[in-house]
Amino acid sequence: MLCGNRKLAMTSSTPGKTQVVNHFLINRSWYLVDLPGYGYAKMSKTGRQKLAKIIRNYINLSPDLATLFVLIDSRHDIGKIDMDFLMELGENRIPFSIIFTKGDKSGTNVRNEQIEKDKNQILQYWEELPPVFVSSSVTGMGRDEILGYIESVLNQINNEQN
Ligand SMILES: Nc1nc2c(ncn2[C@@H]2O[C@H](COP(=O)(O)OP(=O)(O)OP(=O)(O)O)[C@@H](O)[C@H]2O)c(=O)[nH]1
Ligand SMILES: [Mg+2]
Repeated sequence: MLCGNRKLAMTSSTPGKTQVVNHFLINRSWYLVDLPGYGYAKMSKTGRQKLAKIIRNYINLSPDLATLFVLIDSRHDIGKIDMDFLMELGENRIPFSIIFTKGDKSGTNVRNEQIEKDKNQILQYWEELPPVFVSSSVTGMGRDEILGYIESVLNQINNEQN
């Protein structure tokens, strides 16, 4: 959705499709990287551990990581597995923001109420909220905001380096 290219990141109807780290070079300048998900309960324990290791290795061994987007379904509460992951990012000082996905799947009021609930859950453990976005791959909701945010993060990094 971000790149306007359906063929870029592979998707599937059930989670667990993405099993490797996929790098997409954008504008010959920066990488958009698609990681596997961490939260799929129906996968075997060894399967989940394998994905967790891929995610952990990538995040902790990528000094050039500009920022990480944590994708959470906008229809759901924040689960323990999500909260544990956010805590781990905090402990490792990984800059992150949250994208509430599939924003097209519920009406505005229901969606906003659920997202408020999710934010409050996060605020039980964190003093401040990270940047938060709402997206839809169907309607393009959130696209401009997310691309604008990426631009600002990259500009900041470039300014620090010059
Ligand atoms: N309606 C709607 N469907 C979506 C949206 N985003 C993803 N989906 C659908 O949700 C399913 C899973 O999407 P993926 O992108 O494969 O999910 P993922 O989190 O990358 O899953 P893994 O990589 O397998 O862990 C697919 O059928 C997508 O079409 C959205 O914003 N709106
Ligand atoms: Mg995927």
